[in-house]
Amino acid sequence: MRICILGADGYLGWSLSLYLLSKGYEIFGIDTGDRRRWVREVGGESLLPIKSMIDREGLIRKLGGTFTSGNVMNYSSISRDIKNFQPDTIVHLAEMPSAPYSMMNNAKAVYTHNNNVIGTLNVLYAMKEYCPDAHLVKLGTMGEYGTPNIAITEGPIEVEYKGRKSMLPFPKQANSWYHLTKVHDTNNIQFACKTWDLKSTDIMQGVVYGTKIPEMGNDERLYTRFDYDQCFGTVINRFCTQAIARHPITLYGTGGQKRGFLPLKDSMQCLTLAIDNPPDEGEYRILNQFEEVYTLKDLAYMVWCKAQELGYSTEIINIPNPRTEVENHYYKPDHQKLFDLGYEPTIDMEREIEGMLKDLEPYRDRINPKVIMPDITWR
Ligand code: USQ
Repeated sequence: MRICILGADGYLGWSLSLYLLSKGYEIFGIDTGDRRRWVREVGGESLLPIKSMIDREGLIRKLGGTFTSGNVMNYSSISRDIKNFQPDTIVHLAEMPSAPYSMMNNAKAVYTHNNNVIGTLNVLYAMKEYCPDAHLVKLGTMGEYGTPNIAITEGPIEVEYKGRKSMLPFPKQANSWYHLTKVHDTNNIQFACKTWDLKSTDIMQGVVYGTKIPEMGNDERLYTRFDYDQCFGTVINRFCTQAIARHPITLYGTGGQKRGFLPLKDSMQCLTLAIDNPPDEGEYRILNQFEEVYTLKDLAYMVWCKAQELGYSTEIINIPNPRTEVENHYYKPDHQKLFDLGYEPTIDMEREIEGMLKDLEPYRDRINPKVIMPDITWR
């Protein structure tokens, strides 16, 4: 199967390229390298050392794939690549992924909307023109739903009003300019499927954590990036880095917030299940992609306990929440469809965290403590 990965240099994209190559898929990876630039802009750097774009190009070539530079914002170049490669599946990960980055100021909000929404529109047009039978696997986010006081479905919800019933998209209540770009993408993709008979899976993914996947082994050349700064580090990755740095674990607010989480290797498994099981022509399908729901305070405690066991002394601190988000709430999202496709979850969160702490410890000297505390606020 021929897979075009947009955003092949990122945390997920690089991992997915290696994962799929190891399973015999034909890979054509495209990236601008912008993620490297965004992280540096906020003072960060991948904690795990990663190879340059040029080195990665050579590595992927040796493994039988292609890794090249390209930008979804440039329609003529992205459509030419898609036309020439003729993918069976396009995995679109080429978006700016950080909520705090998008909330920094007007320029960042506009940049995020431009990059994400227009980039996806270009991909949709390129598909319509040059590979209308391909399957678009698009990375959305569980954050599109927000935290409503009702169970979150996977797909449309039955609504009754004045005696009339209708199936309507589940209401979206995203909580940052970044999360809102995913909502806008969702609307655009759904419209493209309806209008042009494209097929797409919109992955509502929870918060991913983890250092690496088995396909990378202990080969540093194959490592994927690992961010821990206030913008690009996801919460468990940050907590583990903080423990390694003997820095207090930064719980925003009460820590009662609930989110769906999944390890990096499970994300690879789930994306591959979506790729292997495309929807029908004209179908827009939603998969809620996470393994389990946790409260942040439980996770902070789990990381703290593991850190104690391994002899790192740290503490958990509650800091004023820089975001506007509900901290104690009902949260019951459905996530059955991936299990129906054969998803076998990792389950053992504690072991995963222990593995992460051990993977990160040798790189402790690379941590820049200045980028850990948040100073970007929602208000
Ligand atoms: N949080 C802390 N302490 C920290 C960092 C974060 O308590 O040091 C809290 C946040 O307030 C939030 C939760 O942890 O309640 C998750 O924060 P996050 O930064 O890990 O996740 P989020 O901003 O939601 O974004 C991440 C990815 C994004 C993806 C999303 C999935 O960066 O690309 O879309 O997770 S989800 O959260 O399900 O929407």
